[in-house]
Amino acid sequence: MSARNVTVAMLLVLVVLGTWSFLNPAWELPPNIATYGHKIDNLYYQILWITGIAFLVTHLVLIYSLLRFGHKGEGTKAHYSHGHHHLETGWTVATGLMLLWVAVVQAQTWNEIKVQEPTAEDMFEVQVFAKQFEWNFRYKGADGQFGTSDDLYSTTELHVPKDRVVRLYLRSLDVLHSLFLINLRVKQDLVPGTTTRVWFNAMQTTDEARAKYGEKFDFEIACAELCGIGHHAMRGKVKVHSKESFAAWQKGRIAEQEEVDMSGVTNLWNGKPEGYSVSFWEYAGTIKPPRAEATH
Ligand SMILES: [Cu+2]
Repeated sequence: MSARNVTVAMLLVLVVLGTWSFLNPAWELPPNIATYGHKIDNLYYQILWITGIAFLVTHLVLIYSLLRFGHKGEGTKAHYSHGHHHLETGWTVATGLMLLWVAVVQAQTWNEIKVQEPTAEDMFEVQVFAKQFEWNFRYKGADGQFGTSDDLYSTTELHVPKDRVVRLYLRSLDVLHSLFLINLRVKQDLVPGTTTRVWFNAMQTTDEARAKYGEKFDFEIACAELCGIGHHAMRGKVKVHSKESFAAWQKGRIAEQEEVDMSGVTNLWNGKPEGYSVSFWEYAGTIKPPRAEATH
């Protein structure tokens, strides 16, 4: 088998595998439960179609060119070309137009989700504190304030109500992490030294999803930024509750927090890093956190 034929065979395998994975329903996105999710999915599939077709066309042209112009055995020469000006202009402009088209069609969705701040009055707010290698969540207590003694805390599991705008305030204590809530179509980096806000509105509770997809189904949390040796373990679950079930969770959590020793958790949020005059949470959100006054 000539080198040319081996190359053609390998390219054909690539084309078949590529097309198969592109059309395979097992690779579809997991169920969406965010109010704006269908817009993101729509963009995702449009871009997937563009890149899928471009992949197929360019590889078929490559195979054709190898067969047509390549070295065909003893006594023949491969055909060399110095290019074709019109052809090159054509595909450069076509690629440019595709990118321009993507830039235009995504603008409104991006603006709606990432630029405009949600204005709902009964917004549910949660602080998210990431560190190597866990997700920590803090909820307001009855006083409606963060950072007071009636705050509720959870680790690994994020509890939110259904049909309400949920706004998350994201901070990282150490390195870059990325909060990935696939069913809510949220993927957002957490950068030490700043606070990033994201929002969503869940249309389905965990119980409703379980009735549909099976007893063991959960909305997963993953870290989507390689953040160290334990990166793979930075997983969790979003528990979406109905109004009643959310109130029950809050009540249960208040009772639990009174029973167990919470000092480790409260120290993580409210304690101060050595040599600094602010809490870990404030420290994580400030580029130059204030140092404690030296005492002599
Ligand atoms: Cu991480």
